[in-house]
Amino acid sequence: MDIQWYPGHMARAKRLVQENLKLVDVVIELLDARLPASSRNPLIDEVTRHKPRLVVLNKTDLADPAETARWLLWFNQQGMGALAVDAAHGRGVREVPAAVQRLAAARIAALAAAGRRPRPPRCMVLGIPNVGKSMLINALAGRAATRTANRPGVTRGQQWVRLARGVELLDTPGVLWPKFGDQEAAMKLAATGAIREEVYQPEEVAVWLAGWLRQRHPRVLPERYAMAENAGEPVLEQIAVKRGLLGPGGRPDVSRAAGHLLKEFREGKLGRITLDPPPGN
Ligand SMILES: Nc1nc2c(ncn2[C@@H]2O[C@H](COP(=O)(O)OP(=O)(O)OP(=O)(O)O)[C@@H](O)[C@H]2O)c(=O)[nH]1
Ligand SMILES: [Mg+2]
Repeated sequence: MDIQWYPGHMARAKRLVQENLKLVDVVIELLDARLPASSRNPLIDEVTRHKPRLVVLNKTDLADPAETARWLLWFNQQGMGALAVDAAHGRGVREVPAAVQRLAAARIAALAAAGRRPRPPRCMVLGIPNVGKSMLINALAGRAATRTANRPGVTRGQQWVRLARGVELLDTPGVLWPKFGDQEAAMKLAATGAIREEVYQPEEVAVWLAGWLRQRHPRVLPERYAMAENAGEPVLEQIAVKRGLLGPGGRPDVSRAAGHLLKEFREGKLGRITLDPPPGN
């Protein structure tokens, strides 16, 4: 669905990430808490290979807290450290440096055992577009953080940010592509705004979202738009009528209704809703 990612772009993105990975001890895999499965890069395991990984679920202010808790447990069961944050409001962000330090400890100790000079644990943020990478880096860096100067030979022109517990964070995130080959994942990504508007049909995505909500959370649409749970009329037409989005001749404007539904969903006006159910549910 996301035509920004041509095979050439994907190869280049992967190469860039792998270059930067050489510089760090721990990878922070940033995911959208509403889409912990669909917002993962399909090659993430291959790309990060032997590096310890900290999964950070972002935008938890928009996700179902009970499902976020179950997702955290699941990632832990897969042997990954996992934290939930809301980078927009700075919630949970303080736990990140300590978690990175814990995950890096074995590598740092191995370096010391090999007689190498001790150095701070280093990490980088990796994630698909729009998942909140810049916001997390800014929230982590905060005011107290110092952006360290370039250190030739070590940083190759990259900027590092010093965090709590001596942890260093690469100032530039790694960007990888989402799971756009899978149609349901693509719909979910589009519904949350992870895919650029030009690339999909808002009406198609809104119809998909309305259908999904009717199935999984049957009371959400009727409550928000004061409409019948099983009315025969298509959802977008009902929303158009309820919100007074009318076109020529007073006909429901389903195109504007689609935009309205997607906007309200993304802003959390329909409630805190997780689109990817935790495994085993
Ligand atoms: N509600 C909410 N919105 C968030 C959160 N984190 C980021 N956002 C919003 O998500 C959008 C994308 O955030 P960015 O930090 O720019 O994401 P990014 O991953 O750097 O995006 P690219 O640079 O395009 O790859 C912005 O509109 C942010 O305001 C969060 O925790 N909660
Ligand atoms: Mg960014």
